Amino acid sequence: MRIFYKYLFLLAGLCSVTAQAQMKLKIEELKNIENEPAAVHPVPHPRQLKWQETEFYAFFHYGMNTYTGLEWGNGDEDRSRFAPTAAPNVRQWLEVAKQAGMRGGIAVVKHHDGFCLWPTSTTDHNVTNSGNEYGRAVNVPRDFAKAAKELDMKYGFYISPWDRNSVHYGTDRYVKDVFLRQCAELAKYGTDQFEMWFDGANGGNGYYGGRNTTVNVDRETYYDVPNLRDTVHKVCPDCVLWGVGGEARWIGNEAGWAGQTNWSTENRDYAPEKNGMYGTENGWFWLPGESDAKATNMGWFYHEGESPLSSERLFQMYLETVGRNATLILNIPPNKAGVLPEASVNALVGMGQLVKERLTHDLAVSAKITASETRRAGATRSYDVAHLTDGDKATYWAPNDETLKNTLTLMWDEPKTIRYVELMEHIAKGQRVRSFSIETTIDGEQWSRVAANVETTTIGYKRIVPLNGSTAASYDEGCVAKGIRVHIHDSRACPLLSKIAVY
Ligand code: FUL
Repeated sequence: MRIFYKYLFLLAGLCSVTAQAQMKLKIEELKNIENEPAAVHPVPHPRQLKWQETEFYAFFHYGMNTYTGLEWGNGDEDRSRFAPTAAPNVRQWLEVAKQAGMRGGIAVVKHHDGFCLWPTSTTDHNVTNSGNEYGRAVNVPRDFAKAAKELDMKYGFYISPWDRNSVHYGTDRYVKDVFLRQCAELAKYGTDQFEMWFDGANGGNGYYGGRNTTVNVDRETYYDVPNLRDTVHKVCPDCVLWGVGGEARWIGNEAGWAGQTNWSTENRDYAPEKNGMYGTENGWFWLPGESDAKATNMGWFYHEGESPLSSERLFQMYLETVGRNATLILNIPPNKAGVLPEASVNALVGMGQLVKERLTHDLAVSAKITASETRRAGATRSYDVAHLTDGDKATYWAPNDETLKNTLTLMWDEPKTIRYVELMEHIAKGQRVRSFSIETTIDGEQWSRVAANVETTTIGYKRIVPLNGSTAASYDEGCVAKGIRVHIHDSRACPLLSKIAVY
């Protein structure tokens, strides 16, 4: 009996040790042992975060319109008109994009005319019935996905919800048996797609299988978006559904610029043409901006006589989109042979070189950086200024919770010639900064404001500020400085910066 009690006591002792350890863990959790700042909602879904990191990618409008010369085909185009003059080289499209510094591309595989660039079971209006051998061999989603994987590029597809060819357009049958099935077919070409582009142009007149009529739909409800999103995400978990899908927003000007003030948050009733460029501070869900723009001077599709914009102009677009908390999807139309014309290639590669020359040599890494305040480190992680230049998006500098005004100072031993400052917020915990300004010093004593004409309001995922205040012709002799400082004047909660770079 005595032995029994001895064991019981021992057991009770053991239990209480485990219970105590569990309790301690709970208390430490409650105490936030990593001293992590709380998120400011709304925050991005992890797939929206990955999408944002793609930053700059290509748009390829190729299809029936390439051969008819139209921008919006009516849907009654004879299939034989799709007749490439050579085997389309989808890989070349992505190779050029990569050379231009892009991280991915989106290929149009069905435009409003309904002609599908893959052998689909949902309609006869597809490549298998096209005009020649080259056409019949086309399978853009298959070849695009394959090339992207080989080139380590992200990829996705534009599939127009509006279909001016389909006899079923406007009925539930179109959504169920045509559109959703086409999306599902595309999803099978690769489960790692990063974006599906669902255009906003919707309903109107068209051929509609010979009905030659006008069909209007309510795009908010017609496409069964919740079901569409679920279906695509089950197969492609990282695929952001753009536009109709409601996971990223249209910047709304198609001219390659975003607002200097640009929030990644929105309310459901936002009007893209009005505040697509700016977003809405305190909007109740995360809806980051994507800017679609043309790299050429005519349409989205290839047209005889078109020419590309200059590399300098394209660089300016980059500064005004990627540098303003948006992504840039830049359109380059493949020609009738299914390749990107030489002039476009040169303009794009030239642009890529400008981005590389002007925005890669980071002088912040050789500066001594100090902060007006740094958050107390947690058990295993710090919020030190070193995180501003460690190249790791998961780490960040932060002050204490209540400190909304902060200054970061970068000093060099010798004066440097500088032109741009790049800042990044750790947006996984919400977009915060409302107002900041930049100053430089030549002697380390006197500081003066630079780029005072720039609206230094939001930062977001990425903000690039030209120190001479101009995104056009911004690469002049630069500004000589021994030091630079960034004042954060206001923020929705303590600012969390993952990067500061000076070029
Ligand atoms: C628009 C479409 O109507 C154009 O044809 C083009 O595809 C562009 C990117 O989106 O809304």
